[in-house]
Amino acid sequence: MSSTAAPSDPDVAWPSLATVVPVYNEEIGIKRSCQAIVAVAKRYPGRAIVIAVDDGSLDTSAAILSDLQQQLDLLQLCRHEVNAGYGAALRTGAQQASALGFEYVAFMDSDLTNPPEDLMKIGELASRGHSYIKGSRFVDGGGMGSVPFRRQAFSEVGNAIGRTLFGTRLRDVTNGFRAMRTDLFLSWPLRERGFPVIVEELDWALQANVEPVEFPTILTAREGEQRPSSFPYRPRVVFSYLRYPLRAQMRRLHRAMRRST
Ligand SMILES: Nc1nc2c(ncn2[C@@H]2O[C@H](COP(=O)(O)OP(=O)(O)OP(=O)(O)O)[C@@H](O)[C@H]2O)c(=O)[nH]1
Ligand SMILES: [Mg+2]
Repeated sequence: MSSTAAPSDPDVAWPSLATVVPVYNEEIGIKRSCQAIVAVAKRYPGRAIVIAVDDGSLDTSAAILSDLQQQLDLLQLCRHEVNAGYGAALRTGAQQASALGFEYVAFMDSDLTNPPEDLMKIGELASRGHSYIKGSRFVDGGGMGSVPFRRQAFSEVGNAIGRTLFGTRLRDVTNGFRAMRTDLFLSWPLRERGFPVIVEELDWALQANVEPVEFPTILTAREGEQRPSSFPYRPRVVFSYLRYPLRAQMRRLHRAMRRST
């Protein structure tokens, strides 16, 4: 699809979209990031809002967000007093989106490593009725801009394993930039509090035969002055990610065995 998606019929509004932005210790870049995301939300041809969820940040992120909310009318805030994790923050944001009547919820990082303009690609796919919309680094037009080679290789290998075990045509199973119908997301009993919620959620979607659709997106790296990445490259985290595609594979094997007996 084109990178400058536009509404096919200017009189028909796209589905309403709340963009949830999880924030943890992002005082360096959060202002610029929220301004850029809100600027796209303002141009979105439908009802749009940005919900920043400060997850018990220990720096001045919460204060910066409060100031910013005075200036940006499309910015809403949620706050966890104590850090509860990326997955928990997404659920808080989605509940707020649902309470405000938003049909779709998009999840986007707060460090400007996802291009805000791509929210338009999401809106266009939502307007065509897709209910689960995933950003993809591994389709034409997608990629990893300035991401260090080691991390690129890690993502490529992880995705090759993930998509094989899940048995999906989806190219990018671990990308955190994504959107879905709000009611669908809230219907899944997600337990993961951290980043593995991305694959836990995909597992529920695939089990429910929700066909994901991908849009090309370019992931970039954090800028030097921002805090370092909080993604923990530890065996326990890798296993938390692998658990869901492994379960999906087991289910497929069981089904195949039942059919053959
Ligand atoms: N709510 C919440 N958000 C978090 C937490 N840790 C990280 N985040 C947010 O999740 C997003 C992704 O975290 P990053 O630290 O950028 O991890 P990453 O994207 O894997 O790594 P980079 O490539 O360095 O950007 C950012 O918006 C963070 O602010 C957390 O404990 N709670
Ligand atoms: Mg990031």
